[in-house]
Order: sequence, then structure tokens, then C-alpha cells
Amino acid sequence: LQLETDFRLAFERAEFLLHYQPIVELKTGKLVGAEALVRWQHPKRGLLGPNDFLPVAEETGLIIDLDSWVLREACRQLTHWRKAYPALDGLVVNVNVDERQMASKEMVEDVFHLLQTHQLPPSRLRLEVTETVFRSGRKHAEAQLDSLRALGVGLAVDDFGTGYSSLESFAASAFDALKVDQIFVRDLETNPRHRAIVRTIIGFAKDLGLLLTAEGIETEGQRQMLLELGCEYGQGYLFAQALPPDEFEQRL
Ligand code: G
Ligand code: G
Ligand code: MN
Ligand code: NA
Repeated sequence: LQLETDFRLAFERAEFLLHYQPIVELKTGKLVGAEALVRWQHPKRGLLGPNDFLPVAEETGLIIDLDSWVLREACRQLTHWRKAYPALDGLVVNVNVDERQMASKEMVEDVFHLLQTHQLPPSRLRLEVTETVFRSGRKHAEAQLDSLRALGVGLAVDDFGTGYSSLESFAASAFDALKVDQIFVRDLETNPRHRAIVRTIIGFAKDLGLLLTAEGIETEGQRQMLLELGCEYGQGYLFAQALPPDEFEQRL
């Protein structure tokens, strides 16, 4: 409960911040994007990661306020980077969106206003959602996804392969990207079953014209194997962990 009280105050005290994990082209290592990952600079407990406070945020419903803040902050940061580094014109920032935020009435309008306010090309923003978005009702979720796609923002399925997705949800969905979950990447070189799954996901993404990013790449061997299998983009400790904005800038 203390954590819940602290969490409410954290907004006023501006204790949340975003770190950015580079997303690169696997073949060249070229930076193409970044995933925004939220952190909480807690006055007593130090720097907390999402696993420490997302459960509280979800239970209390404050996840909607948090995700709104994250979306706003990511757009502000991206706009700043675009002005300061013209070479970053094509950089895409990925933002994680909780299923409850996805379902909220204000979501589509918020995104629309942020894009307008910052004069951001919509394709520079990609929202990551897990397959649980469909849990609250397929019709509503699909309508929300369609509205967001109509704005021109990217939509990625996060942690792909671990949810209870039916392939049916891709038949007519607005998703334009997939993120292969790190559990399949971790032992790609030693587990032929995971390799088979990754190969299948890559073929699936290719056939449906979806952009594919592999997560959790930690070794050069994994990078090589993903390249051989035909995966174009990736993120992971091999390239960089999630970095504070100033450290991210140093890599530009
Ligand atoms: O940064 P880390 O790898 O610890 O993130 C752990 C989990 O927290 C990931 O599954 C990620 O999707 C989730 N997460 C990180 N930032 C956000 C955020 O801003 N909003 C939501 N809803 N989830 C986030
Ligand atoms: O949103 P998502 O569930 O994909 O969150 C990504 C999470 O994975 C973040 O918590 C991030 O810190 C973590 N992560 C990113 N790269 C690596 C990696 O190379 N190895 C491991 N073990 N975790 C990673
Ligand atoms: Mn993610
Ligand atoms: Na993921």
C-alpha cells in the first residue's frame, strides 16, 4: 500500500523516466529505432524497473495514467532528437501499451493529438501490444487497432509466440510488425525446436508482410543465426541494454 501511495505521488514528483533500448538492422548494426522502457526513480528504493511496479499499476488502474505519460514523454523525446540530430529522420520509437490503455476511449485521440502537437510523421511511432489485447473482446480491440492504423502509426505484437494468440487474429488485423519473444532467441543455437519455431515465425511474418524484430539477442552466434534464418531487425544486450536518453545520444 505504501508503494501505491508512492506511485500516485510519483506523477506529481516527476519520478518516472524512460530508458531507450536500440533496435538495429542485424546485417549492418545500423540503428533504426528504440524501445522506450519505463523506470521509476524512487526516492528511497532507488531506480525501479517495470517488474517492480507494473503489478501495482495494473491492480490500481494507474497503468492508464502511466502509459499516457509514457506515450507523451516518448513523443517529446523523439521530437527533440529529430530536431537535434537531422540524421535521425527515420528513427522509430516503440512504446509498450497495456491492454487496458489500448481499450480506453481516449487512446486514439491522445495519439492523434500528440502527433499533431509535435508534427511527428505517424510512422515514427510504433505501439507494442501483447496478444492479451484481444482478451477484453475481439471486436472492440480490432476497432481500436484499426483506428490507430488509420492514423498511420505502426502496431507491433510484442512477445510473439508466448500469448494465447490465434493465428486468426492476423487474418485481417492492423498489425504491421511482430516481435519474436526472447525465450525463443535465448537458446536458438542449441534448441532445434526453438530454431524451428523461429524459422516458422520468420516465414509467417514474411508472407504477411510484417516487419520482424527479434528480442533478447545476447551473442554474435544468435545474431548470425537470425540473419541466416532471414530475420532483419533485432535488439538485445549484444547491441545495448536500455539506456538513459543522454547515453542513447552518445551512440548516435
Ligand atoms: O525494461 P524491462 O525489460 O524490465 O521491461 C519489463 C516489461 O515491462 C516488458 O515486458 C515491457 O513490455 C514492460 N514495460 C516496459 N515499459 C512499459 C511501459 O511503459 N508500459 C507498459 N505497459 N509496459 C512496459
Ligand atoms: O516489452 P518486452 O516484454 O519485450 O520487454 C523487453 C524486456 O527485455 C525488457 O525488460 C529488457 O530489459 C529485456 N531485455 C532486453 N534485451 C535483453 C537481452 O538481451 N537479454 C535479456 N535477458 N533481457 C533483455
Ligand atoms: Mn516490448
Ligand atoms: Na517482448
